[in-house]
Amino acid sequence: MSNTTALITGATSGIGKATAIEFAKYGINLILCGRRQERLDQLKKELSPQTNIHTLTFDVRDKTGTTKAIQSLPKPFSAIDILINNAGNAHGLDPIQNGDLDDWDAMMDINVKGLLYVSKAVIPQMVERKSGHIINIGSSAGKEVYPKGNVYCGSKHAVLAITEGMRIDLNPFGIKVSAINPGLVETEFSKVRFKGDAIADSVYKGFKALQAEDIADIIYFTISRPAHVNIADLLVFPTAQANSTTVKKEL
Ligand code: NDP
Ligand code: 8X3
Repeated sequence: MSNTTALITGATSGIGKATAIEFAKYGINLILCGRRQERLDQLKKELSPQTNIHTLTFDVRDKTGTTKAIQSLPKPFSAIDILINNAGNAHGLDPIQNGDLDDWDAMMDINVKGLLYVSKAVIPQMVERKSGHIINIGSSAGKEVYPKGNVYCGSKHAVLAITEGMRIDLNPFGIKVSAINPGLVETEFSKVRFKGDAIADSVYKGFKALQAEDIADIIYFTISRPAHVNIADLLVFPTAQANSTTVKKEL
């Protein structure tokens, strides 16, 4: 796949980083995005022996910065075949009456509007070439609302609705659009959600959670199907998890 280029948002950590590592094994040219420049530099160093890497440092909440960063891509990277809209997080876990407005802004601005800004910067070239594959990382929280999940679940329900809308509107151009919706994955997700509070350490205790590499593997499977096959919508849980509120823990 050395003539394929993928842009991955949120490549500094968790699912995005694991996807970059997986894609590099197949020689896919990579545009790695995130805010933490030093982590992008380090990943570029690690993966450069396997493939061509370009890094872009921007905050997906910044509409102009996002557009400019993607427009700045040099020639070998400017034609994007695969877009992995992965950047996102939960901020807080509070009943709606106690919710923090800044947390709500962060989740809607990053998970929903950020995904749209990145997509808007990439979709026109896919339309022009009549090819491409967009994978939006949703969540089981996009299919089911759980207690105190309110706004995070809302943001991921929006991701799923936007994914379905993209699939319809981009259908005439032969562009694949997929949603991958994981349950509990052991990444920096809970550290961010709980703002460094020790409670984050307990989230994945007592059962075998999904690992970022499990999702990366599924993302690679999704992008490597034959041209006529599109995995439209995939929900994946760890075996110990039955739904958002049912997790078999051995304590
Ligand atoms: P991590 O916290 O490990 O990674 C999140 C990534 O998003 C980081 O690379 C971070 O980069 C990037 N990011 C966050 N905010 C911004 C921003 N404002 N601008 C640009 N990049 C940003 O979490 P995960 O890997 O778990 O999360 C990846 C995706 O998977 C998210 O969309 C999440 O909602 C989803 N998901 C996670 C699950 C889980 O249980 N972990 C389950 C279901 C879905 P940086 O900070 O450098 O900008
Ligand atoms: C992340 C999974 O259950 O923590 O999207 O919301 S959950």
